[in-house]
Formats: sequence, structure tokens, C-alpha cells
Amino acid sequence: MSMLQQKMSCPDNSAEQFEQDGFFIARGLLSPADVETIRETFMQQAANGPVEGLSETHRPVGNASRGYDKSDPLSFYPRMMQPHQHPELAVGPVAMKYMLHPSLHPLLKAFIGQEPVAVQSMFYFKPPGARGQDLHQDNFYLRVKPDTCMAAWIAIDDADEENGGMVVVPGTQNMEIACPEPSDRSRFFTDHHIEPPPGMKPVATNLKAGDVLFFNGSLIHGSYENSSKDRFRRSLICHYVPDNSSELSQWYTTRLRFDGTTISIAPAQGGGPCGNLQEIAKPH
Ligand SMILES: O=C(O)CCC(=O)C(=O)O
Repeated sequence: MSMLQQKMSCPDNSAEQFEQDGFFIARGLLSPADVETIRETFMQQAANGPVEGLSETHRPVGNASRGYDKSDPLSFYPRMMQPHQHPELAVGPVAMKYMLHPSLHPLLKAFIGQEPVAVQSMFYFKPPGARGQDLHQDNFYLRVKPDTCMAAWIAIDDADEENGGMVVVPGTQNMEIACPEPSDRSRFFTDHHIEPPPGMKPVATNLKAGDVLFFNGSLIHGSYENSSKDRFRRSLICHYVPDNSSELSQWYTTRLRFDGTTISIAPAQGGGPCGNLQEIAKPH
């Protein structure tokens, strides 16, 4: 794609906004038909509950790992991890198609400043009553060097404060990666919390189905409970790294450019100020 085509396919001030806030919302990037395909395919896949090898049925609790309580809405609808790695299932080709969808490419390239390389996909169902994901920074987990990772969070339903839409802390993209504190597990299904710096606060992103929220891997973000009675808050979430990345956590095994070619990136080395990252920074 030429620079002119790339500029024309990005909203005018998207790169400036992204640079300033650490995130950007592209409204209506996917069509209603695309959204319906994704929603229906994942709902059918989940019709009988968790799928072996795809759904995340256990979460770390301290040093152990525990299944969801039967009364937890997430026990029937846990998130699905790396669906694009399952060509044998209906969700596989769909996740792959949208992880590498041409509509995402110009924005990712403009924000990353290089060719984006896809490394992860996830699908969250977040049914009514489900807990959220506490505030965190993605690059704590992906451990990309020398730069950082990037998320494309695709709204499959309208996602707002009532049903546990995403919150972001603008400006925190310039922070170092911080060591997490324990989360409040009565509100969040994940076990890590990052406190925003004094004076910085989470703000709600109110998304419509088909909108895509792009955010920098250092930005503090997360979501609260789905307090609605009957509204799912589904999302397809994909992560990307810059083409010149020299390190990436060993837990992420995909490295796919949008043209289908692959690159190699060495596994991230060493621990750090937060301890043995090989264990505590498993995919979140
Ligand atoms: O969708 C959510 O509730 C949280 C997702 C998230 O924080 C992430 O993918 O990093």
C-alpha cells in the first residue's frame, strides 16, 4: 500500500490522537455482517459450554490454578484463547480472518510505525453478571522488546459502563511497566492490579458493535463487572508486535504478518524487578 493509500484509509488525526492518549477508537471499522459472523460462530462454538483445548477453564489463584465456581457466569462462558490456532474448529478460520483483516492493517501500521505482526487472538463472552479484568498493562505479559505490543479490541456488542465495557487511563502509555498488586477477585477474574499514577483515572470507552479500540501495550486498561441483566459484552481481541521485535514472551507462539508470511522472534529473557516473569506473566 502506498503512503497516500495508507493516509486515505486512516482517519485524519488518528495517529496524533493515538500518540497523545495511547489509544484510538475507529468507529464502525467492521460491518454489521462481519460482526454477526463473528458473534454467531463463537456462540455456536460455545453452545455446550467450554471447549477442551480452547476455552480457559482454569485461572491462577496465588501459586495454584483453580476452575471457575459453578455459580460463576464465566464457568459456562470462559474466554477462548488463541482461537486462530484451531483450524479444526469453526472459530479457527473466523478468528484468523479477522485477526488479519485488511481494515485493521493501515491503523496498526500507522500506530506501530512498522509492519504489524499478529501474535495472539482471544474471544471474551462476558455474559451478564460476569466479573471484569482488573487494570493492567499488556506488555507486562507479552514482554515485547525493544518496543511494545498493540491491541485491537473489536466490539461484537455495544460495550458501555452497564455491561462492563473497556476503560483506559489516557497518558499511561508513557509509563514504565509496573509490578502488579493482587486484584479484588470478587470483582475481577484476573489476579493482577496496576494502580494508575496519582491524578490519572480510568475513563469509559463507549463502543458500538463494529468499533475497534486500538491501544498501546503500556497503557493501563481493563474492565469492570457486567452489571446488566441480559446484555452480553462480547469482543474479539488481537495483539500485534512490531516487525523489528527482538523478544516476545515464550507463551505466544504465533508470528504472522498480514501477508501471511511469518517472522522469528526470540523468547524474552530473564526475570526483572517483578520476580520470575516466566511464571507470573503467563498470558493474561
Ligand atoms: O475485554 C476485557 O474485559 C479486557 C481485555 C483486556 O484488558 C485485554 O485484552 O488486555
